[in-house]
Amino acid sequence: MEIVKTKVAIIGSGPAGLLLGQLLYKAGIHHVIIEQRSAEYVASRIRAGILEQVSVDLLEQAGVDQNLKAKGLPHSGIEILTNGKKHRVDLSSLTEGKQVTVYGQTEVTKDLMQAREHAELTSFYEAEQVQVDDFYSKPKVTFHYHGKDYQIECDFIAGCDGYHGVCRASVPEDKIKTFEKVYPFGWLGVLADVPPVADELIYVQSERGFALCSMRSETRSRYYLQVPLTDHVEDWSDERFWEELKRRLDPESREKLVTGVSIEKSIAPLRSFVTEPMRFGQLFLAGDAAHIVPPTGAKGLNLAASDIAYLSSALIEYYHEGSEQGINEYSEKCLQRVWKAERFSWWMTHLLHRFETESEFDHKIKQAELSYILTSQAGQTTLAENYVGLPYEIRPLNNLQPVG
Ligand code: RFL
Ligand code: PHB
Repeated sequence: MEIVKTKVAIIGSGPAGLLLGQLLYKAGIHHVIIEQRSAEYVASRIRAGILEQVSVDLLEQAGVDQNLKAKGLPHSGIEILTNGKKHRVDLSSLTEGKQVTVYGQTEVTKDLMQAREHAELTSFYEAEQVQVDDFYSKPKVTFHYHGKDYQIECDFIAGCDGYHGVCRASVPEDKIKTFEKVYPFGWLGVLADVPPVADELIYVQSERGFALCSMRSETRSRYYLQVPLTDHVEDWSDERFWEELKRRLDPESREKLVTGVSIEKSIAPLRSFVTEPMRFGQLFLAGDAAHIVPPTGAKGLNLAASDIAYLSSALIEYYHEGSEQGINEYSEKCLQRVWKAERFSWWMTHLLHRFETESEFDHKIKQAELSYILTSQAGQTTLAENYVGLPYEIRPLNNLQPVG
């Protein structure tokens, strides 16, 4: 058995784990990453696409914003299409100049992986039988890697291993409480090398169900359709997808839509999920390991980033200032922001999707609410300030010496 000693063992090399690794590296805190998949698999997963202003600021702080600054597309507004008519929500003018940036999660992941490789930091990809133990006393991580058994001895474990990970599953049942809502539909997503139908994202509420027109660049589009959970990707040829999308759009967008061959197509179920607390002894959960939001508010990746801002700050405070305050406050601080993003994502999902179970009365009330939001300055401001991201403080990383 190979024994490795480190300060922080990070489980999972998604955006949460990679960003924590990068921030700890900048702060001179030794850590390793343990990931069950291959680096190629991790780098090619297609997921979220919208970064809040605060997430962009955090990536800048982490020193991985070069490509983001060069290729990210800043957006100062979104369109909401309802009753066949588009309404623009001017995010920037409603939030004192804040924006969101279109930049794929795949790119964020690649940038972070490249920075990690450049700094020659330790990562164990394709680790098997990963197990976390003794996190209420002396934390250990064991796994099998390239034919050998490993044991990591560390001060802390960061559970950044997503919804299906081993960290949350290892917490004793009487120490954890989970809250969940599963939605009766999914999103069918298509990625295609065609120019986006519009300069800004279009969130579509229609009688035929929700749709979203998004993008990854000026030549690559990402589109989504609300579909029943019983549907399979094989049920949806490209042709059927484009036809259905056109039906949900307004005449002008329908006319402008450029269709093409899909380069990725998948169905994702929609779920709201929160774990309380997010700390168990020396084990911290972050990102999807702790919470899931339906993608309607574009919050999944951004919440992972804010957890990591709090966790990195807490660990820096612990190692550089000898204070446990940040560690002790981690769970509560995260959960305050998490529940607000959960509320916003749930609300956007309800407002814009068609629910089979909704009565005509429910439907009318929803239309009235949407109409109110889109015609009231106060209503639009509520939407805008949540969409661009609720603010949090980012700890400066200047002049930190490596921790021995
Ligand atoms: P990730 O990205 O799931 O990364 C977790 C990593 O942990 C690894 N892992 C393990 N490693 C070691 N040992 C184990 N036992 C392990 N078990 C798992 C996994 O292989 C993986 O590499 O979580 P993280 O870092 O918290 O990042 C969160 C974001 O990825 C997530 O919130 C968003 O992508 C959610 N999401 C979307 N969010 C949006 O805002 N907009 C979207 O359009 C959007 N689309 C999506 C999504 C999530 C999806 N999932 C989870 C299935 C589409 C999909 C399909
Ligand atoms: C995406 O581009 O994948 C995307 C954008 C906005 C969302 C969800 C997904 O709300």
